[in-house]
Amino acid sequence: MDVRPPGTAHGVLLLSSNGMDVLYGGSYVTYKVIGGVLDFYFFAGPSPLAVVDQYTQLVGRPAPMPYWSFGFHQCRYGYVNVSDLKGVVAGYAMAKIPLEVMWTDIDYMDKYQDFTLNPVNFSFAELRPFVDRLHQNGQKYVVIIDPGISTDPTYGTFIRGMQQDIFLKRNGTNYVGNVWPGDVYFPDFLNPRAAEFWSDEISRFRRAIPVDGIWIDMNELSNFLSPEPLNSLDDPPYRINNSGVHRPINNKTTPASALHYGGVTEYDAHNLFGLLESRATNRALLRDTGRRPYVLSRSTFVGSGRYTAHWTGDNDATWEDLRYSINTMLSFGLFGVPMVGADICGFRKNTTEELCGRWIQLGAFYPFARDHSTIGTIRRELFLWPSVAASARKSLGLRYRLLPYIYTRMYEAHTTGAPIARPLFFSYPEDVTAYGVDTQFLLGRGVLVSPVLEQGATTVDAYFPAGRWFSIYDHSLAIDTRSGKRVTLPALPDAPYVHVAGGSILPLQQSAMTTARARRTPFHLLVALAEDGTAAGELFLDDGESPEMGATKSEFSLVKFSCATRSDGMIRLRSQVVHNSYAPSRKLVISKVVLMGLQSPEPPKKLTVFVNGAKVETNSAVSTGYKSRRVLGAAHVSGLSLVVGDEFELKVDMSN
Ligand code: NBV
Repeated sequence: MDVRPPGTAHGVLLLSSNGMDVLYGGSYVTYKVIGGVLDFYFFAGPSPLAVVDQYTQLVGRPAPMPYWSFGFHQCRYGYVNVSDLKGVVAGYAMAKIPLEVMWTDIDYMDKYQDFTLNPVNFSFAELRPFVDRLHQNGQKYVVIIDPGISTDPTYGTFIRGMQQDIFLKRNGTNYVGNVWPGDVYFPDFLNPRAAEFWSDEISRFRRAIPVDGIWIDMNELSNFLSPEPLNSLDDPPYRINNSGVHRPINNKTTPASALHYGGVTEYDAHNLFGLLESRATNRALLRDTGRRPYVLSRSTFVGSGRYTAHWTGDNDATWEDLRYSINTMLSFGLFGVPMVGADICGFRKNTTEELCGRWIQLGAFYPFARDHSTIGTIRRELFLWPSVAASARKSLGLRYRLLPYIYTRMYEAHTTGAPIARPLFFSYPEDVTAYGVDTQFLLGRGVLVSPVLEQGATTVDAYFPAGRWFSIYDHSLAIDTRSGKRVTLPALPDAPYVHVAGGSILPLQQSAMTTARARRTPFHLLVALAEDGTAAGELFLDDGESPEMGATKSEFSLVKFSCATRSDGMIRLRSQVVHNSYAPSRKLVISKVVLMGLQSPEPPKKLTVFVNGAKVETNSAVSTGYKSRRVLGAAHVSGLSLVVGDEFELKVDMSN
């Protein structure tokens, strides 16, 4: 994507799965491709949002993600047994930190073989009740699967794979790689029978352990061997950059001379493995559960967002990798993979209390928020240090309140390709200073996150594009700038700065220990008036797990909110119901409206509130249940009972 003054954008895609180097030279891009067809697409823009819209129309819109997947996830490579998992779940509950999803890495498997359980540490007798208990508590369970299928002749999955002849070939026989379980064959996902095989294996496994999602790792493909060259495909004359070095193409992967179904060489199809495995896994889950699939893949390609979420792989528990997580996440938003996050608190190396605390403050606002770490390093569950637990409660508490807003961004991503987490230039393409900002990001158009990214920092340098910015914490007008402003703010101990852009209306709910419980709480509308006294926003709602999101035949509600201020100071907030096949049966109400950025210099003595033309008493007499409170230029109108899905008009008169 190219963005340049005065804010115009266009995109170029070279749709090729062949190995390539892409060299960016400031004013030009050079592609050095070692095979295939030069299949170029141009996206005319003219805005960054238009480019991702056009791009995802071509490659596929981002898959809807289940509502629960926006909760907080805990994982670790090295959980020793089911009691260990139980202790972690209990630790979160005791510390009152929301935990939505418990994960298990390869540790649960027997001899690292997919679709098996370690009979001692993760036995069916112990694991199944554990998963059932998670489910009873509204929590979820996700496990890892690797592509390599052990060639152990007594292993059922292997036997069935052999019967169906679905493995990748080289020189006329199945190619033998080596990964965690030892010698393996790799399913060839170009073969339609491989997807059938995979789906069947997943269903069999889910009958034992009804996992809610599947994590697919090592799918670049990763191989512990570096196969010897057999022909020129295995060692092409031009060595592309391979993890920073121009080394042989077969380095720690499947050989380029391997053959897929239909005679396609690995040389041509190498980069498609993760995409095809994501598609097969997504379809397998859909077929088995009938619900919206959740897949997390390490390898991605053009179009992967249709099937999978993504995490950014093995980072280090360093301040540098904390910072780096922002631009990596933002890139995947541009690629049409909006459900993305980095391993919170860092995967490799020992994290520290300070780093982990700052990391959850930032990570609470990744679209995909998972704490993960590797074996042999210190544990980093968020309840282990009191200060980290405090950061988690505050930051995740805010995330959970924002869930209706974030989930509406998922709907926007699914229908328009717009990233959930966006670089500043996405909303402010005319602002050249915003182009280079990679230490802050926006959620949608209305929420700006400015985290602490430096060790020992006592301040945060933040850039605010033109407009009004309100503190989400105290509703005060924090920044008001005509052309953009750099500001140094004192670092908060337990949360990032989160500002609401003037002109936006955010639907919020209350925080809870699970998303299911948060979804049962009343809604609030947070209205941030722009300088001209207007604001707008929307709310998308569905059951969060039906396969379709917002399709005409599915059940959903879409409500638009708009707010305007009359010259006499009367504020009018209206809802417009665009679609309403979900909300009516659910008794959902908006109980409170907060208006930020009131124009009147003097605090009004009282607010007169009208709902659909009828005046409602605003003095604190409890008879009507309404009361109003003015804080820092904001009015809180609480005790409301506006039905989500019924059109309403709320008027607030401050002209006294
Ligand atoms: O399965 C173990 C790890 C996993 O924890 C990590 O998230 C993956 O990126 N996996 C890589 C295998 C290699 C670990 C060194």
